[in-house]
Amino acid sequence: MEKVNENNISAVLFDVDGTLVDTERDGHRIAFNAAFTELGLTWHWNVELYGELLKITGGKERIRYYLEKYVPDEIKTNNLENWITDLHMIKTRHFVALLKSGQIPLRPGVARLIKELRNAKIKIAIATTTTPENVTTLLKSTLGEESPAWFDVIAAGDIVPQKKPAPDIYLWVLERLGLPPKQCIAVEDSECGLKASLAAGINTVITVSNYTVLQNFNGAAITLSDLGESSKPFTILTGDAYGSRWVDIQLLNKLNSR
Ligand code: XBP
Ligand code: MG
Repeated sequence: MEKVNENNISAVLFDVDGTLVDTERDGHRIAFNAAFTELGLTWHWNVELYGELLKITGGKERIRYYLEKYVPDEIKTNNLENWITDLHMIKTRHFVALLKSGQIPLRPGVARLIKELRNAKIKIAIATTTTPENVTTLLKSTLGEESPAWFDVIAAGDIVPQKKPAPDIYLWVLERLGLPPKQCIAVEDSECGLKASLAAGINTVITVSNYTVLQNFNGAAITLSDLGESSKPFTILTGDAYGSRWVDIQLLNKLNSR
């Protein structure tokens, strides 16, 4: 008889960019600029401009938005969608190389919490807008070759028609987990991601990142600096951690059973 899970959470759904790793400013942005250079484009997304472009989720969607808003009519091609897809594939190649170089570490508490969840037989999943190859490369380069297999579901990129803030990616994960939203909890870094997880009915822990710290996190179960470690506890930005100083299963259960 399978041991009844006395925890009230059965799964934790992790966002990737800004949550597992702080990838936007010094990862994706650098990869986009390297792709522009490789194609002989004079474009350069500086930190400030990229922060503005981040309101569009999805790299291909972000490129399209930039073309339309900042450099309309600059690209003369009879198939813009293919051109964007090709540019984005070059960008992904540069981003994957950055990940493999080990220059992008996991955020505080991520490896510890994943280990705790696995030991407690609580399911773990990924719900991200980023490209699937980025996820597997990130997991392998930070948690080891076997780590993608630890996740019960990995949902990424174009697998759903509508990216965050639409709930599609979270609904896709819930369906494959075969779990109701109330038995799950999500970990996100952005207002856009929070809108997606809340629209799917999932309580959500926010760990802010450098681009999202000033965003609106109304509706989050708690807003933190990061997941925390016993050696480096988190800072609480909003909400009650019931005396906990890092995110563990006990705190997740309390947050999800309020
Ligand atoms: C963040 C995103 C992604 C990345 C870029 O995803 O919106 O688009 O910025 O990755 P999340 P791609 O926070 O949901 O992990 O270029 O592969 O889209
Ligand atoms: Mg994110």
